[in-house]
Amino acid sequence: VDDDSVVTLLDYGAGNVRSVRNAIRFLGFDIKDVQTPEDIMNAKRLIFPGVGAFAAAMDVLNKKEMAEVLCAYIKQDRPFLGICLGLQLLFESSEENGPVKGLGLIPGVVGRFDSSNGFRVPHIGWNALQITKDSQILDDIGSRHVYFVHSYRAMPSDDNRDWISSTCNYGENFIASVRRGNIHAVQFHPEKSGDVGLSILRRFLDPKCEITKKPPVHRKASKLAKRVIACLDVRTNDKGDLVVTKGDQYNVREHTKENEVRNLGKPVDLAGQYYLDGADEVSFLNITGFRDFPLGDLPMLQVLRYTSENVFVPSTVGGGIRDFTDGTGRYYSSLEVASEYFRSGADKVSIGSDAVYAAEEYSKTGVKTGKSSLEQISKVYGNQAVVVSIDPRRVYLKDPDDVEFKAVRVRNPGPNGEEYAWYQCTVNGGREGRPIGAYELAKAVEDLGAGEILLNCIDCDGQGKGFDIDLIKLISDAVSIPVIASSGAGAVEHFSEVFFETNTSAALAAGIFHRKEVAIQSVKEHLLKAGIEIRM
Ligand code: 1PR
Repeated sequence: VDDDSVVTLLDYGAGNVRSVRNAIRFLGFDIKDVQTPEDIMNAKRLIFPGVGAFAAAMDVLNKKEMAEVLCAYIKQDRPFLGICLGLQLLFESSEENGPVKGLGLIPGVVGRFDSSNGFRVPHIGWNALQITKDSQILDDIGSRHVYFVHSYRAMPSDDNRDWISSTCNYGENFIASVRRGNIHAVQFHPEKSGDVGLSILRRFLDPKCEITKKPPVHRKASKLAKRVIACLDVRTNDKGDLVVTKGDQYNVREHTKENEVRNLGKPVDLAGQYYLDGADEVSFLNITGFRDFPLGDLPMLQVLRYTSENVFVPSTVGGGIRDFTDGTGRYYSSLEVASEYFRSGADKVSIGSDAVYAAEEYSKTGVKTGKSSLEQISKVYGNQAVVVSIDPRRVYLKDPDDVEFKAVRVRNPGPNGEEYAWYQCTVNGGREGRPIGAYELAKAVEDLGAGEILLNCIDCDGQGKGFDIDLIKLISDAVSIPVIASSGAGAVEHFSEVFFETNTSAALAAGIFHRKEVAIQSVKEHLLKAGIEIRM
């Protein structure tokens, strides 16, 4: 039997559990991996961070003869914590590519969120919980938010009511956590929920730890919080160092004689600082990934590894996700590139140029080939793990019928009094315009399996004059996946403006945070005062 500082981890190899590992180590515990069914029975406490699809997970558990042992362990009321899919698998079955039989320990069927009621699926982001009974590990979270990312959920019923320790409201009340005796499972991700999440894990790992016990909080159902994201555009400068840079309308070179790449700091340091400052998420964009092969760019992978050791909110990485053949003739699929990013600690990958080509093809043929990087990665890792980053440029028009792409009436007319514009997608960091609009692209990539859209705007990038509300409204009304508004933030008011005037789920900024003109905390305080639900 393991000693007190060791936690047994059931990682069946279906995906990235690096962040769970990092969080456990950060809290001072060692990890023992389950290799055989006996390891489950010998565990003193067991964490089961389910990843991937329900059917695939059940398949592996059955093949490795672990399903039965796991059931026996839980029935003996031995300390157990299931995370995300690790909660869902405890139920009787799931509708995910199914029905598929689960472990059957808790009555109920896991089903998909209903997106027809206007709620975006996947459910991505920070929500508060309604604690329904003494849950021990959730004892001091009160009304603070935790991080969810999922498309399927278990629903409360008379048959499972005595298991439920908290619910969450997202268009409907679903089960956020269960507890019976020493058995705990949570739908959200404690390892990605900042200090609140770490305290939940600590309580499970060390039940004797100091508890500032507060009575369960019965609060009104809260809405999904709007996210504030810090973005780090990363590239190698002329000296060969990986630096955080920032452009004006995508031009990252200083206006000096040397014309050097603007250097705003070190990626790992800045990401760590933004985590401490309260960023809800951190994004890295490897902005020269379109020409330099990212797996050759080992420092970038190193950045992700170091970042994930200390940053316990979600991280996204983009740049260079495409099929590639290197100088020696070795072929790498986009899926391999993405897998390496995930293995190095990213929670989501973001695809830029390659998604534009895939969307162009799909818009022309209407056929999903299954071969695009977007389709392949979302099939393996789930669409919640795939962001499409759009780099559109405004093209003014006198008449919206002048183009075959969706045009909008703009608030500020163009230089020749044009009242309309369409938003032309670009590739290769804005260097090449393509025959597809942001609207058409957004619709296409949603169909092809994107879980989220990161919506930049070249015209607004680095200008500090506010987000492009016309563009963000156009796209966030067109799709039912979450949209992240990006480019142009210059003051706290720009954040409340974009949340009041559009349906965007998150707002991202870079320059104002790097130059310390506006602190993330000030943005949050401003939004709170404005009555917008956010995570403090
Ligand atoms: O095409 O799959 O290799 O991905 C390349 C990625 O790199 C894309 O996501 C693309 O947006 C990004 N990228 C490429 N070139 C640049 C550049 O700036 N020269 N950066 C670039 C994109 C835009 C935002 C920026 C916001 C907020 N930068 O990331 O952070 O505009 O800035 P602000 O708050 O200062 O206004 P692929």
